[in-house]
Amino acid sequence: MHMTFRWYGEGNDTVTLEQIRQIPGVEGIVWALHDKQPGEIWELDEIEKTTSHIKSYGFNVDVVESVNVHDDIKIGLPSRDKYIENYKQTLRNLSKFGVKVVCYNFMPVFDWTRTDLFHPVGDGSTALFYEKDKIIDDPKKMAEYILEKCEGFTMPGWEPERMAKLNELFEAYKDVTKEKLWDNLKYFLEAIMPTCRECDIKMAIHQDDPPWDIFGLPRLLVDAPAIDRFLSMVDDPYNCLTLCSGSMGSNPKNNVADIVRRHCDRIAFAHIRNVKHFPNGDFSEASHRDCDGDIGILDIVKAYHDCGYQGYIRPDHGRHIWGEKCRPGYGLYDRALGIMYLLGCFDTLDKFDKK
Ligand SMILES: [Mn+2]
Repeated sequence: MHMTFRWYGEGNDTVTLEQIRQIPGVEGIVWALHDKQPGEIWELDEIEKTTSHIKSYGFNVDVVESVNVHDDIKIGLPSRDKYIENYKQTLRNLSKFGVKVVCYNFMPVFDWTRTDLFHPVGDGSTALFYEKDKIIDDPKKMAEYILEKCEGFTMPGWEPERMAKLNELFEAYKDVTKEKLWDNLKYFLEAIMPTCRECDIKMAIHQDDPPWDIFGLPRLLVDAPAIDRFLSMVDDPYNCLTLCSGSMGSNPKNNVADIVRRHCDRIAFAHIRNVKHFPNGDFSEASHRDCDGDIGILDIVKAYHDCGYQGYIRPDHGRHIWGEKCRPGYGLYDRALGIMYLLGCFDTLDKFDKK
């Protein structure tokens, strides 16, 4: 297991590499070129600039999150082939700097979705919150709310330019059924797998967050049967998962530890975070501590440990604590606490639960 920490880049994150370096056990930075639009090639000089800066602090740059997939690929337009060629070129360029895993998602229109970014947890801290009934509202209103709350930051999938085109996007996706979306995902993966093998880069899909259809848009990676289908649809060791315990765990029926045990060899990257469920279907993000949420963090860590997991891990979203002003979910303090909790679990299992 290799511990990592997500960082949004110089001038684009309130957290610094100097601070991250002081969290015990962090080996790598999960990074991206955040000013790149989906479909654009990541050029060598741009990759060099960011990765050499990160490496100068002693971190590896093995994991990229994300190289976003252009909508034309998800919709299945004829222009997708051009964007797939660009994607392959980006992979080739990334491989020259040692990148091993590329995280991505295949969600139409919206990336991860919450209704409140700073919801009081009850102890003075705040966390990301999902209120089920708010989602039947106008998605445009929600986009405006998200943009207003994120001023100064670009949130992946919720970029202002993208949200300005919301009507167009909904129109473009109107004939994309769930089965069509599966076909388009398969087409994309089959096209890029040879490049992944040649570059030794694993493609690691992130589950849909939350794991159910929203605003009438289909979502694919939502439960264990969908993950089985995804992995057998393109049965290639380079077709992998970013298994996100929080995304999957938003649905109380999903058992993340079971998925780990079933597919450990196809998990290239693990996001670990906790979620607290409410009986009406709402959920709140919680601290990483097992008893603060409902998804069984200890069972999940034990499953990774039992399987001898060799991939990358990062704490996922954190709460906003101690008055920290930061990108929603991506402050320093609670994620650092999350790392210490996770490493505490792994260290204990390493010492006392030898296989
Ligand atoms: Mn995640």
